[in-house]
Amino acid sequence: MSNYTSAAVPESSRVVIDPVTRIEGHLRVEMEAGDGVIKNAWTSTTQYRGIEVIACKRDPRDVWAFVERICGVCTGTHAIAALAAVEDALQYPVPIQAKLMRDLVSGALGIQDHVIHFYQLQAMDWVDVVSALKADPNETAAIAKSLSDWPLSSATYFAGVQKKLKDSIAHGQYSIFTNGYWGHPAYKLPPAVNLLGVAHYLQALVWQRDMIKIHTILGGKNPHPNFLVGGMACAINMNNDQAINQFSLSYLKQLVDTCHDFIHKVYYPDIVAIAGFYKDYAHIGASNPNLFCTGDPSEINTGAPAGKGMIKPGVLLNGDYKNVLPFDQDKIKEFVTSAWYKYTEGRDAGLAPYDGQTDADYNGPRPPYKWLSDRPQYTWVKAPRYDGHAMAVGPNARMMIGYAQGVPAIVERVDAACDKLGLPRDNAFMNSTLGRVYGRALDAMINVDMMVDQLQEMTNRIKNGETATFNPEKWEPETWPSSCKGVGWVEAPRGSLSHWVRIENGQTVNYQAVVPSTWNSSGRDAEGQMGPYEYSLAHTGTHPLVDPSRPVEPLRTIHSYDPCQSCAVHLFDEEGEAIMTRQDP
Ligand code: NFE
Ligand code: MG
Repeated sequence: MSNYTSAAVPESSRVVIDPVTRIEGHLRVEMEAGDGVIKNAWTSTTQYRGIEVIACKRDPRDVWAFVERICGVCTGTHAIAALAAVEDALQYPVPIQAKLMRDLVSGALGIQDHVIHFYQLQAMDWVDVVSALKADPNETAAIAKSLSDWPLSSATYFAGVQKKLKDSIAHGQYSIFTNGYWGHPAYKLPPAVNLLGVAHYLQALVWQRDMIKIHTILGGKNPHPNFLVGGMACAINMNNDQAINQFSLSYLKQLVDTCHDFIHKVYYPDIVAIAGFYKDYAHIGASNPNLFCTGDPSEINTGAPAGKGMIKPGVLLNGDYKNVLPFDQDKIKEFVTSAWYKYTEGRDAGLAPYDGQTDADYNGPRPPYKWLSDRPQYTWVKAPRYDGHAMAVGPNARMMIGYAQGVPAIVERVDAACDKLGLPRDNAFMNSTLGRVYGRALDAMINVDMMVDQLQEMTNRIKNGETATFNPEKWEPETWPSSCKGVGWVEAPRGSLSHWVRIENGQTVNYQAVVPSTWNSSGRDAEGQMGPYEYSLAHTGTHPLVDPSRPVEPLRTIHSYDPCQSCAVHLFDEEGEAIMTRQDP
């Protein structure tokens, strides 16, 4: 294990968060803390899934339905990546209307996911719920009205929310707000803004149901909508009861417009308002200075001329955020140095995803764990690296790259953020804890604007008589090559996602998913480089941790990535034995 730095951390300096809550999946954070800062960090994903193994020896036309179950949060993204991978392998052309439908499903998911992340999963790190009780509802109303013309902004409305909160707390019922670090000195919002945050937390819960309806129209259900290799299972016929008809098309428009309003009038203004009180987090929690994205879904995932095609694939390396380097998928390798897997070539080898192996090699302790990171293997997450670099992915990477490429909608909004935060006008602040939060809101704005265009394009094409959503040309395995491989790229909510498939004689023989949260939550690699979560907490030794018994500051940084550990690893039985191992083809 070259350069592996073992964690000889005295017990008195150890801080552990396990489980990290308000995320998807199981994540443990181990930190060495002292002098009010974090000095070192290890992140461990304590769960093995085995879905890459399950995807092998299947009919490639079925795989999307298996791998879609990798995650219920970024629901649909893994199915779309699987379709793109199989269609790439089979060189299977897809009708543009089906591509537009997939983009709309992706867009709706991305926006719903970002809103849920901000309000339900992350806001409590920034919003002190108990302080909202002290707010003057008139003041909250004035702030809300200064931000946008969103209708639910009257003093009466905010007084009602406050009363509901007061009543439930008076009965000792913190309910969904139990166990927050309320009153922690790291909370900076005035009571009136805290009340705004609580009210919008409750509104977002109701709003997000509408986004799900977009999936139910185009994909039959949510979570895990239905898809089809070669197109979509959703048919168009304006004059009868197919899924897309006069009624459902106008309902889709109504839903996309509702979506647009909430993002522009509630989510984005809230981020702008809250960020102003947490300017210091623009200097806290930077990841490794290497980021990449593969562009917007229309460009990469489907190759269709749909959408705006705004952000092109690109790479930022070594802290040079001005020059976007070309992206080359052949430079990706996955390492298992710190992970509970073995490779036939040895654990320090890196494997390209097409040749990836998913062989569990668990030799850690049984739960409950005391301290995992004093041994070389401490996580179920592999470590993907790009040309040897540990890379961060996510909405902030997209925005940083779009900014460097001069995409007007991004430049304008990032510059406005910099002005507001008193920072020089450039994209560097977006590699920070606050930058990830801000970047996600910008991403939602850009996505929702794209959805409006995509739905319009789909409608125009229907008017022109384009109703095909499936291409039968390559459906039959007799038309396939005996051996082929393909990759599918999707810009998922948490960053660049790729699925890699090898097909032989009509069956999948290898399947690998290299997932956004895998890039971000990876552990040390063979050269001892930390993954982005670890780096963000530990790197400069300046990340605050004022009270180790109430670690709200590192939670802010970890939550800013929107961790999804279900996606990141791909069952233990009660004895701790791995249930699935990869079967060689
Ligand atoms: Ni389960 Fe996912 C996203 C994918 S993982 S949430 O976004 O792909 O990072
Ligand atoms: Mg994987």
